[in-house]
Amino acid sequence: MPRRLAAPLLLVSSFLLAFPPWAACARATTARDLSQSITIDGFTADWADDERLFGYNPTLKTLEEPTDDSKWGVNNDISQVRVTWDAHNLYLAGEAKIWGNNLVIWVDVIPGQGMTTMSGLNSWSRNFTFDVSDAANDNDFAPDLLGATWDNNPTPHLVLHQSGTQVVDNQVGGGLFRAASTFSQDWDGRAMEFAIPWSVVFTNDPETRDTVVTVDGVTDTLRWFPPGQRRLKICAAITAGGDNTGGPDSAPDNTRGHTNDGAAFVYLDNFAEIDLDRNDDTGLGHGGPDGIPDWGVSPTTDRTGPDPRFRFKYPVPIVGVRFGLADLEFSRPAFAPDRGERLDFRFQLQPPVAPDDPLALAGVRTVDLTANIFDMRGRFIRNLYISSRRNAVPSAECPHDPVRPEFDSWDGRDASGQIVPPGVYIVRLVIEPNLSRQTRAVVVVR
Ligand SMILES: [Ca+2]
Ligand SMILES: [Ca+2]
Ligand SMILES: [Ca+2]
Ligand SMILES: [Ca+2]
Repeated sequence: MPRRLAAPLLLVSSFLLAFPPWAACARATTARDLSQSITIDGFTADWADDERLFGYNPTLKTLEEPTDDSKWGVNNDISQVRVTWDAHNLYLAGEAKIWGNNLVIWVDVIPGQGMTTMSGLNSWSRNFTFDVSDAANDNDFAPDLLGATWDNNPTPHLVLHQSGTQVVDNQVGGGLFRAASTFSQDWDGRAMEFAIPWSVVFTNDPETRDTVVTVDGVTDTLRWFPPGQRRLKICAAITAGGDNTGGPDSAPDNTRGHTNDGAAFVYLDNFAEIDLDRNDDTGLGHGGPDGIPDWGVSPTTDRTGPDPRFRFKYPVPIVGVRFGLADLEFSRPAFAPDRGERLDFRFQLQPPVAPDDPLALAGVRTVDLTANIFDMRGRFIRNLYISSRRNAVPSAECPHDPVRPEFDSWDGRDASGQIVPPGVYIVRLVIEPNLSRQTRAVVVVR
């Protein structure tokens, strides 16, 4: 079956017998070889509808990735990300306008490793932090690689994570991968496209290896992984070009939102996820998963049922909420820890969340809080807690959230457990990653 409407004309007539024309361009499956179907030229007319991550949400009657949800305006907005694959390559595309700025697509496909932040990377350092809180369930996002370009740059980079804050920034032309991008100011229909060999995608995965297989009389060297659950997780965002900049739009939307402050940190906690291996494509799986990304499947349309191939961590679109801290209050202005007194503190989140906000009810509207104590000269005394996750509204489990009385308290002791000398001390409360902070002084007496 021809894969696309752009297929040779002599195939079209028989194709129309099987499929009405209005359905023709919607179908495109993964295959053993897509090299004749997708041209890496920075335009995505050669891609099909079921290679889109983002469709239409019929319940909300809106696009899953809006074209007008960027904090920097419609000329810096992501509208679509596409994905498919064949035996040798992962194909990725991002559609957007990035006037004067950058587009990044992150890929997480190696469980248990990857970058936790872009901040401080030796290349492409940006103020993006990833949600790795649920790594135990492989429900985290710690990207192993990213593709990125900037406005008017025709040759995107492929950045491979090594370890910690170390990445290798690869350019087109070395034979490692193919890529092209065509963004130009506010022009419509422009994109970034990649074809990345699986052997490059899995460069740093010790569980994978090259395997020679013969299927239908053709012998190939394929990158094999332990068969079964292998999830491809994808997220994209726009960022400014300079180090230590954040961004105005992500796709899929994150829950904590963006801001028009170009330096503000962005917390990326959402991703699209595709199960790569359910079928035996090569015979290596003896009828089950074979450790090779499946051929002949639609990458993004299996979204329902108990075990869909495709899902978002949090269904989109999402209106992100960037919480700030307000009204840090103390139980008393002074306390005497050597008499067993404690300082309890409480605070508010702004903006307040509606109690019927469905994301709040699902426990998705959260903040990560860090509380530290300093003395009046700014010397560090103690961390009360670091990145303590709280729900934005109370729940049955945590009826006081976002305040947790069992944690939001200081017993007047320093990091070594000694009661601090009398004096003035500062309680500092921060929403991570450094999004909002409040400080307040308290007096320790004897
Ligand atoms: Ca193309
Ligand atoms: Ca958008
Ligand atoms: Ca978005
Ligand atoms: Ca397979």
